[in-house]
Amino acid sequence: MNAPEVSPHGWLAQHVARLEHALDERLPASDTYPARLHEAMRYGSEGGKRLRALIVYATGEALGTPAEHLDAPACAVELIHAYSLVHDDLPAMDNDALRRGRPTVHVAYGEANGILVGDALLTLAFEVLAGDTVNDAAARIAMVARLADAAGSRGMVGGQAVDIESEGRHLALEALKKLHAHKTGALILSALRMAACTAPALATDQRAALDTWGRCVGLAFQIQDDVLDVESSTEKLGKTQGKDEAQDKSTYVALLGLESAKQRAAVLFDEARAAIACFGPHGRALKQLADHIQQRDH
Ligand code: GRG
Repeated sequence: MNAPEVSPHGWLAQHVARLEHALDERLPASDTYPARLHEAMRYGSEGGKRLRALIVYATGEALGTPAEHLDAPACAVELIHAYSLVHDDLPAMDNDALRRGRPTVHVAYGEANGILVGDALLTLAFEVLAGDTVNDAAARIAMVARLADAAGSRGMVGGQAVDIESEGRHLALEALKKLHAHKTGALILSALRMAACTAPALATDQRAALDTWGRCVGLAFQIQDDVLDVESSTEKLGKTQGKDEAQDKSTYVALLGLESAKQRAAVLFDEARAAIACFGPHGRALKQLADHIQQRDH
């Protein structure tokens, strides 16, 4: 089995590089007709920490799945994530001018292209899974189903709809958790579940352990996002509110307070690490990835 022998940093760098190469192979070349759309699709999918793809590869290591079987789901989940960010930045949604340190797709290429880039990245994600030549048909169909569940109206799109409906309203903690379990948690969970499609005989308790890791890291990631939002606004601008709270969105920091929100995230990361103890040394990449996500500062 292939538990990582390299340092945590080496493992991360190696798998980010693997993802970048796999994605480059699957995105249409920027001179393919229609060239401007393909250039903008590449622009919209570049950059990013590639956390969701890393979750696919780390889960695959826990299951003993060769990395070649994980390239398609790793690309597919990053393509869905990139599409969601491109659409989330549009004037009708968050109307953001900057993403990943540079102008958003609609600012750089126009609003219509922003919509079309998102549409095309979403479509490409499923083309990548369906057309994968490494996994067998049963695994590919199962991956398509897992990703569609997570990305659609009962997952990410549904969460985004509730988020928009909830602006200006103060949500209770359980309602906020439910919203985020859909908006960001479902896609994170799909990364683990797609990797698990390569191991159909996986024991029920190990399958449940992967879901626990995904649920805990997904929620901790969102709590941490609220904490980082407040901390960066305080550091850079001397403000006591983050961007989300200033936009009248409910946040974990507003509901729990900064220190309790940080503690809650730390407990969830610990729960995620504890859950995957059943994989023994093969769970090392998932443990290290939980550490890496916990330590992120943006
Ligand atoms: C528009 C259909 C549709 C959905 C949008 C996920 C989402 C739904 C919007 C993202 C809005 C947002 C910034 C949420 C905060 C949490 C989050 C998903 C941050 C971005 O993820 P990272 O930090 O981004 O993994 P990178 O750039 O590293 O890939």
